[in-house]
Amino acid sequence: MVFARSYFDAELLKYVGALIGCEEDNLTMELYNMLVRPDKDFELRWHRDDIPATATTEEELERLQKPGWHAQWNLPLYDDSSLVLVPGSHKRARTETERNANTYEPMLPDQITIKLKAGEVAFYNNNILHRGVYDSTKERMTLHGSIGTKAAGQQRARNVLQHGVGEWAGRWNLEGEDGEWVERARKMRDRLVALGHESGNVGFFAEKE
Ligand SMILES: O=C(O)CCC(=O)C(=O)O
Repeated sequence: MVFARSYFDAELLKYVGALIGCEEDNLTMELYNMLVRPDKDFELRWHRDDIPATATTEEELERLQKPGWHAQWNLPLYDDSSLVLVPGSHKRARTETERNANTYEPMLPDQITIKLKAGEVAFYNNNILHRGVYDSTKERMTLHGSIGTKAAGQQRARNVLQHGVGEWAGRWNLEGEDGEWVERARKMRDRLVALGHESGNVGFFAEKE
């Protein structure tokens, strides 16, 4: 329950609400997990979480000109510098250089590595151009979450529900839980379940390597 409490934390939700312009009454539960150190060094390719690399410039812009409707965050329990991104790229289509770059290109113009000390938090739009670069010798335990808004409607459905959370979230039994976070959690969960009902089978967002 420490994990759940940290997700529905009032202070955290205050920042999420401010970032996405959403009252607490519209915040929607999305995803929460722990990113850990791999056994071997490992890299993710450059990507946006919900726009495929095959998208045309027009398709990218069509999505990116709409509000992000979510905030995603990394909150490491150990110092963490695994996340690499191109600032501002969540508001524009890829440049020719980005589009033509090898998907594992180690250096894109203007990229930065997000260096977080344990306990710091970085919020970002998950359609920013980003990748993970993982050093197997460095301990990693990073809380990785996202919270959305009811206003997103089906725009966020696939991004969130493809992970199957819609199926079990409705069965999460909060009876017997104590604390001011519980009512908030119940309402945010119910909004996610409602999104699942409205959206039906959302399919998966997956790209071939
Ligand atoms: O490991 C990270 O911080 C980045 C993970 C990532 O790229 C993703 O969740 O899409």
